Amino acid sequence: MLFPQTNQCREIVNLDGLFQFAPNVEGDAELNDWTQALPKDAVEIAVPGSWNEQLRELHEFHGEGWYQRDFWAPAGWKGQRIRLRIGGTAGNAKVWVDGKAVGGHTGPHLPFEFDLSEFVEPGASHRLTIAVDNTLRYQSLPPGQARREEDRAGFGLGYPDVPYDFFPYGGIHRSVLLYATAMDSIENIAVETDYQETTGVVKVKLRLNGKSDGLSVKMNVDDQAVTLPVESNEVIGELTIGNVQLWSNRNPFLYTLKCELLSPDGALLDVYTLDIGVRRVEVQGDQLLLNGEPIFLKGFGKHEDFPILGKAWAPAVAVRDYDLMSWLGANSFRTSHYPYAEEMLSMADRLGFLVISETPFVSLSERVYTDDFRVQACHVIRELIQRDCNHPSVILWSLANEPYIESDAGERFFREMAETARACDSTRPIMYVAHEWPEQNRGAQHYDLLGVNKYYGWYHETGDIQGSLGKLVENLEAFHQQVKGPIMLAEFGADAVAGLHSDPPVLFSEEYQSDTIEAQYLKVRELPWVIGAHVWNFADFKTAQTINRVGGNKKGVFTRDRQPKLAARTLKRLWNDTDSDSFSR
Ligand code: GCB
Repeated sequence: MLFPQTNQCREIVNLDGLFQFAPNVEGDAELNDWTQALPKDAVEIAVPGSWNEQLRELHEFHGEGWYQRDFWAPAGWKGQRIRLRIGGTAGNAKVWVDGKAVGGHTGPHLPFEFDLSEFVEPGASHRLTIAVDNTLRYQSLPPGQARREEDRAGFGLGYPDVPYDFFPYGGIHRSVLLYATAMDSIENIAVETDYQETTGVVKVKLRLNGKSDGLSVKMNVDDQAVTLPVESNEVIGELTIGNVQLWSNRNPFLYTLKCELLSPDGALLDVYTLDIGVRRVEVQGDQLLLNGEPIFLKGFGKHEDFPILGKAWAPAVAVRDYDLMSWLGANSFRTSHYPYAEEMLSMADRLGFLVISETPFVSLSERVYTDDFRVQACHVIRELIQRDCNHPSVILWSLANEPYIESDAGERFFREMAETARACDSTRPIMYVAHEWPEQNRGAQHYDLLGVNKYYGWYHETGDIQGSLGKLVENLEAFHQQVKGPIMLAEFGADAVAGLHSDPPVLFSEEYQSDTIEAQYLKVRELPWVIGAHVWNFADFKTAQTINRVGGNKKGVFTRDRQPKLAARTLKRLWNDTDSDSFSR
């Protein structure tokens, strides 16, 4: 599924803005024909947006929210293929047009689309209804409830009851777009790039919609073109680029791949252009290599989180976040703990950030390692890789955050997730992010590298920054022995309440956070098999209410509204001066 674009063959109508909204508290929305009209007390709500902070009474609503709006399909779309595309919701979704069921999607954060050609009459008005269900269920991925004996995830016992440390916002979090193409059109493009000496190689797999005879596809990059006959709904082409400029964080050079679908008489039926980068990522021994050079990842674990907007895609916030990360000299971030908006990845392609793209599988424990969950999980991995594989900025897939894997079933679950990811994409290394000790990480052997989250000086060796360093190294070494490959310190840090100062540094002060980050960063830089250190977190963020979170998680180097704490200036110094080598941006 391609990100919608407007060009001479494609047109978009953006349906973002204010929708009518009603929470399905009684669970009888369909019985009461909400698919036709929402009840009279429906209110207005913004899309993209989370519902929890727009309206005070919805703060603790974690259920099925119903959205509705009317739209016009342009008269000029007669004879076109019309699609509805929803960039991502906070859970399962169902869609109706004029009361007729169009389809649904399982799982949060990833885009889905439907062919509405049969449902929509160009030049007429229609009613769109979308139900988004973020009920916190024990069976969803990630599971939404924590309070069970066998759960060991550390973030239970809060309100709402989630086994992870971020607020379970509900809503339509990405754009809702209607778009039209010719009936014969390009449905998907998957690109793999590599290079031999100075020649770039671009392999293109294109999927088509429609079945007219005699069609052809023209692919073009950097003045090289191939034209191929359409013999099935898949067309595979290969192009080369002479004197190739490689993509990297230092030189994010993008080429434009143009794919055209042509009728038998050569008329243009559809066209799609894609920014691509030629680069190679591999794990060799204890190193992570980008274009053959060892790279050290310095940056952050982040969240999609902002006051009032919740988890909504918000371009202004994204611009600010990249501005701040560039200011500090970060070269990378992880989309912890779920797939972020695609626009964020396109920005990373252009700006030169290295991205670890993560699935939504956070805090998995033994209870999910069943056949059903495995099938679901592998499906989500396929959807994620299909969405993100064309981004040169995405250098690694992280398939889970902090799972406990002790049983044979758990090991099999993680092996099959790894096999699925490799079958979808052989060009990127895979990892997951572990915690505790290697005994709880029986899946590690199936991955190319391992991320490890460590809060020595905070949850352990509390208050003792110097004492934390030995334990940190000991723990990372144990993982290194286990995987016999590179390790990344995927999270480390400490909470700091902005404005709280203390000399000597004590817990929760800006000084304590800053000193912890500096001491631990410099320590792990001495370990040749550590390929990166991401500070947790880029910014403070909202969590469930628990007695160990004061107004959310305060491990941000920036406040929730993106003002720097002391640690920000420390990192700027560390990453721009002390550690300013070829890894810097
Ligand atoms: C972790 C989790 C992250 C939490 C963090 C913390 O290990 O991966 O989601 O927010 O610790 O601050 O406790």
